[in-house]
Amino acid sequence: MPGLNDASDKSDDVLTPRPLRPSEGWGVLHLFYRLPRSHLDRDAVLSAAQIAIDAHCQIVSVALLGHKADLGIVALGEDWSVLRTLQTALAATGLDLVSSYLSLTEISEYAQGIPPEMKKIRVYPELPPDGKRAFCFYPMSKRRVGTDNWYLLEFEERKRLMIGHGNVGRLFQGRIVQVITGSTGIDDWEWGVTLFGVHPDDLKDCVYQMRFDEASARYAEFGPFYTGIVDDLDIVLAQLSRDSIAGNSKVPRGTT
Ligand code: 76R
Repeated sequence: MPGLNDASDKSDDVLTPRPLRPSEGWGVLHLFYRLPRSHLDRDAVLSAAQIAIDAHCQIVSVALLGHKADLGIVALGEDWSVLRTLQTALAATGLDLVSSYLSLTEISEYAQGIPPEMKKIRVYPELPPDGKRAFCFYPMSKRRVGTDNWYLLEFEERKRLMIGHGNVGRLFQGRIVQVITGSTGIDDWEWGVTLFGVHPDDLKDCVYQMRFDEASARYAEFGPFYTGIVDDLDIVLAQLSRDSIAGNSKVPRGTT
């Protein structure tokens, strides 16, 4: 075992980060970037993503709308070290990380009775879902204020509320894919909510209807929303790049 100051003795092997995996499911890292003031090296971004994909990560890329950020990258993978390497590689491209969220895929304790194939989708989702390019992400927690304390409710009552919640959610089958990831003890809120909709208004209708359901109306608190358009990374990067609009309002698909 080399001493702390024996850096010169360290072989490349010793400097390779060791894997760190959840006992079940995947790590989910949402990264929100602002474009660099200078030119964006799109090839460097593509290679950073490719390294993670080669290490069995899934990458969802999003052209965000609004002032909070430009590019959204959602990386899902078993090994937190690979997610960290992706973050490092993206930092090296000059992209400016302005917000992030770390969570884990999970099966809710109220969904233990769902069929095995549905459980598998919850823990190992295949993203992005086909045909659902309207994207939003927001973190949320269950309220712990005065008499509205989710964590002081009996399990049976929480389960009743979550069954009600699931019933509202199922009204959006075909319009919305929800990816609920747990982050208690890992990030600032208790869950990350990532929604994929067919149309932008599917996102709005789903979240609006949920607001009336007691589980949300009484017990949910929400963080900031990040909203945008899902596409292949090369297309997203082309859409975000200033040089792609000069004299060319229509960005050809597949341009890097
Ligand atoms: O896994 C399942 O499909 C079983 C039913 C179900 C559970 C257990 C379900 C269904 N959800 C569950 C758990 Mn959900 N969900 C949210 C939000 O904006 C808001 O008000 C809340 C954000 C949306 C929009 C949404 C959509 N859900 C959870 C949990 C974990 C709670 C816990 O473990 O304590 C959270 C935080 C949460 C939040 N939910 C659905 C949806 C939709 C669209 C469905 C139906 C999915 C389908 O049947 O395909």
